[in-house]
Amino acid sequence: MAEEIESRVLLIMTGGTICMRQSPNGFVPARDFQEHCLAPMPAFNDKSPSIPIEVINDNAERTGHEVKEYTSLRTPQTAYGRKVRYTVYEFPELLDSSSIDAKGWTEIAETIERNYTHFDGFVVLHGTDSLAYTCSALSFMLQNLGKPVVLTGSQSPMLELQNDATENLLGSLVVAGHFMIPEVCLYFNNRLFRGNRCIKVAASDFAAFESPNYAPLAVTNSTRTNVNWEIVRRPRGIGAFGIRTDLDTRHVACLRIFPGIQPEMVDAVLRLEGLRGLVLETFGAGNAPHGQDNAMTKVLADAIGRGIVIVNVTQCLTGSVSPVYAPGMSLSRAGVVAGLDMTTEAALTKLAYLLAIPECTPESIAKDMAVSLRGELTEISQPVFRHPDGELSERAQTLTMLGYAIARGDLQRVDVIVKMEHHWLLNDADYSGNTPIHIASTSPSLEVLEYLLRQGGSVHLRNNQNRTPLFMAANAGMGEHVKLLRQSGAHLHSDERAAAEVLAQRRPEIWGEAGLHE
Ligand code: ASN
Repeated sequence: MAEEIESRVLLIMTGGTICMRQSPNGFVPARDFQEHCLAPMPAFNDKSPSIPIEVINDNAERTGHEVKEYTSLRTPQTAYGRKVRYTVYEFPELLDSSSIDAKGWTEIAETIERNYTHFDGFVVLHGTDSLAYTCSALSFMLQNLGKPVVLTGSQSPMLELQNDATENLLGSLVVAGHFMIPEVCLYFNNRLFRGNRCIKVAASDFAAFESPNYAPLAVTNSTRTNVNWEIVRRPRGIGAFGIRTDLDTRHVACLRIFPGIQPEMVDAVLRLEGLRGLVLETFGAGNAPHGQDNAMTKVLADAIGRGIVIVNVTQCLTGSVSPVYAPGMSLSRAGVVAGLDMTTEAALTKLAYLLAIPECTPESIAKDMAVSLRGELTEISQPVFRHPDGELSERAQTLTMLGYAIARGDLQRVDVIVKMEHHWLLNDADYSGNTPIHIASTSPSLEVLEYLLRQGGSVHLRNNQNRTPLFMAANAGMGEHVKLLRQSGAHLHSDERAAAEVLAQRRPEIWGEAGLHE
C-alpha cells in the first residue's frame, strides 16, 4: 500500500501588502499571519491536529542557531492527492518591500539554507514593489538549488474582503508542495514565472507581473496547475546546495538613456566614488547616442578602462540587445557588455552578485554577464531531439526503456534515450513512483547515476513508498552511490528517518554515510 505523502513547506514572511493592516499612517505590515489570516480559512487549515515543526532560527545574539518548535497547519487534500503541511516563520522586522536591500536578501537565503533539509519547498511572502529584484538576487545567491523556492505577495491584503492574497498563496503552496521545479520562481495571478525574468508592470492590478522574454513555467486554471516542464531549469553537475550572500549593491548603479542626454552627465555617474558596475538602459536593440565627436562613446570606454563593468540592456519590454545598428556596434566596440534579453532587475542584481565574489575581476564579470547563470538570459538556442510523435503512451514506453537501460548499467543506451526526451524524462516516475534517479541509485553502474545527475535529475523526489534515492542506495548497501548522492545534495527525508534508524542497527556505517546522524 502506498503511504499517504504529506509535503512540508516553510513559509517565510518578510512583510508586504499580503500581511498588512490599516493604521493611521496607511497600510503597515502586521504580525501573526498564520494565526490571524490562515488558521481561520478552510483552504489553509484542514483542522487536523497541529504537529509541531522544527524551524532553525538565528539566535538573538546572532552567534549561532537555535531550533524552535512552531505550530503547523495543513491544507486539505489537493487535486494532486497530497496535503501540504506548513508553518509560517516571520522575520523579526516585517518590511514594506520598498525598504528591502542586500541584508534582507541575505536573511532570506540564510533562512532557506538553515532549513533546507527539513522542508520539500519554500514559499517567501514579500511585498510586490521590489519583488522582481529579490527574485533575481535570490536566483543567483542560491547555488545548486534542488527544491522549489516560490516568491509571492499580493496587491491587496489577506484580511481585505476582496483580495488576491488567498489565490496567490494557495497557488504558491501547491507549487512548492508538489512540483519539483528547482528554481527561484514568482507565482502571481495564476502564473508561475522564472523569478529572474520578471518585472512589476502594474501598481494596483492583480496582474502585477510579467515575464516578457520567457514563457511562464506554469499556469493555473480552474482544474489544475499545468507545468511547462520543457522550460524548467535544473541544476546540472555534482554539487550540494549552498548560498552566497552579501551582494554588493553599494557599488552599482543604473542609468536610463534619453534623447539629449549629455556625456558629462553619464561621466559624472561613472565617476561616483567606488562605482564598479553600471547598467545602462538603452534604446531598442541596444543603441545610445554617441555624442558630438563620439564624446559619449569615449566616456564609456574610459570608464571601462578604469575597470568599471558597463552592461547594456534595452528599455523595451521584449527583445534582446544585439549589435545590429551602428550605435550599438560602437558601444560593443567600446567594451560595453551586451546584456541580451536580461531585465534591468536581473542585470543589476547579477552585477552585485558577481562583484561580491572575492576572486572576481572586471574581465571575469564581463564574461559572466553575457552568459546564462540561472536562465536569466537567452543564449543561442540548443538543438532539441524529439520523437516524431510524442504520444503519452510512448512516454511510459520510453521511461520503461530507460529504466531497463539504467538497471543494466548501459550508459550508452541511457544517453541515447535521455537525449531524445530530455525535458520530461528525468523527473518522471513509473507506476511505483520511481524516477530514473531512484532506479540508478541501485544500478550496477555508478557512471549511469553520475550521468543522470549531471543531466539535472532531482535527488529529492520520493516514490510511492515515500523513499528517496539516497534511502534506496543505502538500503541496498551501495556505498559509492550513497557518496555520490550526498555530494549532489541528497539527504534523508524526515519521514524516512525512523525506518533508517532501524536499518542502521545492522549496517551503521552506510547509514552514517547517508547522513542519518546529521
Ligand atoms: N508597498 C507594498 C510592498 O511592496 C506593495 C505590495 O506589496 N503590493 O511591500
